Amino acid sequence: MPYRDLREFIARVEQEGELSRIKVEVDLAYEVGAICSRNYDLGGLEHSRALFFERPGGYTVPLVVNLLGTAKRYSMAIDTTPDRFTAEWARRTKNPIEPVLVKDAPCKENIHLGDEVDLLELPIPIWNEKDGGPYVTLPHHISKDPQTGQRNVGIYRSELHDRKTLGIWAATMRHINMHWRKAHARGESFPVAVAIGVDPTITLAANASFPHGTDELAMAGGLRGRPIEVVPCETIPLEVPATAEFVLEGEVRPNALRREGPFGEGAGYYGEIADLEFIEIKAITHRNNPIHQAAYLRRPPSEVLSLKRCWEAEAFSQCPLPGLLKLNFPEGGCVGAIAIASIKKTFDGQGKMMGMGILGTQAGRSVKIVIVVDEDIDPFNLTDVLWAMSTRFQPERDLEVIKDVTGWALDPSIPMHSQELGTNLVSKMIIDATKPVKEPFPEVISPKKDVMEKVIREWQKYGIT
Ligand SMILES: Cc1cc2nc3c(=O)[nH]c(=O)nc-3n(C[C@H](O)[C@H](O)[C@H](O)COP(=O)(O)O)c2cc1C
Ligand SMILES: [Mn+2]
Repeated sequence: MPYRDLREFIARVEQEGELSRIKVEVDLAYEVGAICSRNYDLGGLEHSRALFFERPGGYTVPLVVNLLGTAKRYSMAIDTTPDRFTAEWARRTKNPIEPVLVKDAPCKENIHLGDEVDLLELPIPIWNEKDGGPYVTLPHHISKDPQTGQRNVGIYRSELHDRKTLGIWAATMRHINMHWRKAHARGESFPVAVAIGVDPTITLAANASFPHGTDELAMAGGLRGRPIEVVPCETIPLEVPATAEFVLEGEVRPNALRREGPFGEGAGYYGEIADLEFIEIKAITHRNNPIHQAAYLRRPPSEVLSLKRCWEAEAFSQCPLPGLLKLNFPEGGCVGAIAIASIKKTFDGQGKMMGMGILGTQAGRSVKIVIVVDEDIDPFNLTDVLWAMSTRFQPERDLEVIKDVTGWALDPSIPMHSQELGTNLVSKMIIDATKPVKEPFPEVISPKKDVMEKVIREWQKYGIT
């Protein structure tokens, strides 16, 4: 059974013993962030706890962070296990389910319009030392392509400017950015609804980097096996998930920018102060006793890595070439910059072809380095991968560098002039660490097979404990 809302998912995470309740009051300025950071320092990502702050900054509105931080938990979000995640992702996203309109919606239990609009109803932390202000880090921006009416949902971190104004940074290639530019070119304002605290399948879908034209709410429906229930907004022509904890309704005006930043981004560095678009909030609706959900961003590991596992699963699904066995977007690569693919190699040249295939997917567009290995190498085992690179890879023959292609905007190593122009052009490389098919190559050593089987059978007798 899918979760009805964020609350049911939190209850499941707590039942599984994965959630810690912070009952003491904690400061929204820096203290929440420090606790979130130490949560990763203590045991790494996979042992990090879901954190439920009961009294953030004296608020009665609780704040939940790192809910989807581990493989176990983001797999639980689609009711599967980490080893089945990629296969289940591929299966379910083939069958999107359209959202359905409902009448009764918990997100309408409280409606604030006009002068009653106050973003300070939400406990919004200042996460890191040099952040320019408080940031909403897990907002689900819902909007429509003004030309086609096609819905889009994405997550774009948002600075709190004042009680009625929320910043937004969406990279140039993000769908919402493409859409607001279309509206602004016609001189029109661009309506946006921001849902906060939603069924976890919406969070996974919003972050997954589906091809342009995909309705992420329909994908969330596919992931949970039941449609997402939606209701119309009060002030703008958009529909929002009925069980969202908070919904902010607003507009991005043309030719209006506001200074924002810096912000400690998911790549692990502070971004630049910049003049960016913002959303003028016209209505806030929320459930009774609402919960604010956020993610803490920093150098790996952080929850962003888990969320970007969806990119890995999606790049796997989108890759058009045969022979791809496993795909790992490893932790240190911020999950988006490095890809390691294992293939069943049947012809020479296939390694580099697969590298291009992955770089060519929508979800693989942030990949800078792709490493391709044979099927006997586990791409999730970095010792295996480095062994393949040490013994099967010749840079002069097996390395391809592709220049002047669109990169990941948060990569601070992008040449300065390209950052300034906003073109974010980078070079990318394919490392083909697969063995040749036609040329002879030495065999990998292994003990004698039948003897090994006997050794395993009789292991006890050797007294090795
Ligand atoms: C916690 C979190 C914060 C994010 N913040 C941003 C952001 O500020 N700007 C951005 O362009 N992408 C951000 N992303 C990535 C996008 O949400 C993601 O690429 C998504 O697929 C974009 O949707 P779209 O392809 O429909 O534009 C963030 C992702 C997560 C998980
Ligand atoms: Mn999209």
